[in-house]
Amino acid sequence: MAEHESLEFGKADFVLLDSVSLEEFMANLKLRFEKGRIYTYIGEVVVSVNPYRAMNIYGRDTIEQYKGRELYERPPHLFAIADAAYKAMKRRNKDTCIVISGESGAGKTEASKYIMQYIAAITNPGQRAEVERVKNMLLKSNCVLEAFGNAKTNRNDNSSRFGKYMDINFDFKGDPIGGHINNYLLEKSRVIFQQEGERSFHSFYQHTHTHTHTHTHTHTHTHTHTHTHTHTHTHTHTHTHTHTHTHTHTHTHTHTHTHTHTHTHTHTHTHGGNLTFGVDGDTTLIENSKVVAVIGVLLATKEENVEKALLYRTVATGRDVIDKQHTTQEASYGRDALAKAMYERMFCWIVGRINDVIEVKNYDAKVHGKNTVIGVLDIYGFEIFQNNSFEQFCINYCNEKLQQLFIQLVLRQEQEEYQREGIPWKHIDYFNNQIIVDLVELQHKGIFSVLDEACMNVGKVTDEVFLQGLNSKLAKHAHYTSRKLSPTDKSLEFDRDFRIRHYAGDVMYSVVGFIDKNKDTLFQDFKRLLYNSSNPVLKMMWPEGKLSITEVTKRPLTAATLFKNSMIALVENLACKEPYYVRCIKPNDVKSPLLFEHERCRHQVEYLGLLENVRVRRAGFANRQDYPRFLQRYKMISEFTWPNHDLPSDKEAVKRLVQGCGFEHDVAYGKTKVFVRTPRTLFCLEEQRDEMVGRIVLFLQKVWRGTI
Ligand code: AD9
Ligand code: MG
Repeated sequence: MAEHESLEFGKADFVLLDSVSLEEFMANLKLRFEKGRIYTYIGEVVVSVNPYRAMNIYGRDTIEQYKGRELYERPPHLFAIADAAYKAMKRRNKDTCIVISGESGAGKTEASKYIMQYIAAITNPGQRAEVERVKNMLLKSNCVLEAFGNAKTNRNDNSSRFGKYMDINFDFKGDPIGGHINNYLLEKSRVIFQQEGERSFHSFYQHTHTHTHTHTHTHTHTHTHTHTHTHTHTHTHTHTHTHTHTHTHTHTHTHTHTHTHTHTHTHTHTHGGNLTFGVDGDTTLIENSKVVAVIGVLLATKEENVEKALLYRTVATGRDVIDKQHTTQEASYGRDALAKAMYERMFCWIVGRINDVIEVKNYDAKVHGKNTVIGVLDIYGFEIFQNNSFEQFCINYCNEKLQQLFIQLVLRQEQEEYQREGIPWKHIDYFNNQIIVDLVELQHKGIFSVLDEACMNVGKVTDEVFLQGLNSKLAKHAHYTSRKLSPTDKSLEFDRDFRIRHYAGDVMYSVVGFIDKNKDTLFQDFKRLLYNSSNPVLKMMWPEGKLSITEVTKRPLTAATLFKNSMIALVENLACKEPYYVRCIKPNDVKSPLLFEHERCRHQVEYLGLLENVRVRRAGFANRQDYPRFLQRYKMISEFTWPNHDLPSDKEAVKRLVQGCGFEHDVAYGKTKVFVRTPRTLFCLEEQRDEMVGRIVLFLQKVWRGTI
């Protein structure tokens, strides 16, 4: 526990509060925020309040203060948690992960970047060139991904519109030797539509700004096949100018350089947005056909092919293959689907190129020892907008999953273990959001299943059919309601709305667009069009365009199913690592560095379960080890246990050892494990051990030299 800070800044660890009440918690949080102390612990969990101003606490000097230190030796900081995760990984060969959660605008992405900076700063003392290269890539990839995956929303000017999980791989020396990024569901609908006050992805504005603002240049040179390196020059991140050049070196070194400027894929979008359709008699036509020529050039394909793909789709009827003309509505739908799909593919392609250059190469565990991992999760936070659609539904479901993981790892497993071990324990109650996770993801009964079923309907497939399905399946669910089910509820204004009671609050969703977004159809004609582009990168992005209409049979998985599967896999991956948590709080909705809105903050403290976290932590134990392991490590500090004990059991021996050191007030004895309440005790044991080991070594040296 951090005790070194003056009390004028409040308690550095909520565990040290005189009594655990919401009032005390809030008073401490507010005091610290006002004194510029934005981080506070709950044991090993960091609670962070977004300062909305530049803080002078991330520099080299601060890094030095945290390097290699124990958590409770320094004031609370992200660096301490990063160091703890790093030490656990290095000392105990554990895969660890840092899970950063909190609502939109609470400071997750900033926190993830500081954590990565810290890890980069404390590693590679030997300045190995390859490690430096990997570190640079890892750090600089952020800038590129934010340009293409972040946007201004009404919650956050730099809101992540994709989920990101980054693994950093370390060699036996503890130096980063590579990494891997998993990206989750990009909110691609933003390409064609933004709510009032919002913008499309930063990349769309950045290339139009380049003539006036060139504060930042991001050059991503990706040489596939042979050498790969990325240059990123970052001065500030407000205006980013991003070129993605792809140099494809053939093996014979006849250099085929294909420059794919990403502002070609965004240009296409800008132009695509100008396309409108009209009718002349029975014929659908493009009203501004000049745009088609431009798109043809940008996509490196013939103008007439573009036109055909926009106006017709090829359908197989029995043995015949015919061109069926779109209605204007279908044509507009197709255009939008194309714009969205191209942007999403491009984004995934960029992630893929980054992964190419950072993936671990030439590592043989037999030679180099185990390759361990620190994962950093920074994902879109819980959000409530004026109008919430399929994307918000997915984002909020994702936050439910992460909250569930937190509950399982921090609140539930802890308590279950105490009970299992027979440690006297009074159960601490908390709201378990599993019921909401189930509401969304359960097979057959959950909202995603109802949605998929509605999409599979042979007859009428509309958003209303989906809503009817929900109403009939979920009529009695405590966390679901709609206008049909609660006709007197004034907040349910429209027939098309349904409401979910999330762990973080009530959210009203409009069903409009759920079906389309879930089916996520892109006419095969577009895939063929792009596959047949003479731009090799575009071609590469659309391999399925190779299939002819008669070969395409399988129905692709829906967006909801894909997302659900990726979330389940993510949680499984996190659950098998040793987790470290950063819980971010947004102090106000106006981005003010001065304002601590009490109600806003209280709400977050409550739904994040922070009070319960303090209670479990306070009543609980910081460390536990089974008896043989504990003895193995500390037996040299007690005459009863060194070199061997003659007590009836290891448990008895540990008791004697602990008594001898005077720590029995801080320790509990379970069936198979000894539990240590405060980290300080463990620290003292470690110190005594170090001292004894030193003496033993000295003694052995003397024996060896024959002086004893
Ligand atoms: V979202 O779910 O992606 O919409 P985040 O990621 O939680 O959200 P973000 O990290 O982007 O929020 O923080 C929002 C803004 O708060 C930043 O752009 C900064 O202006 C501000 N911020 C956040 N953390 C810090 C900090 N440690 N120091 C200074 C900060 N400013
Ligand atoms: Mg973010």
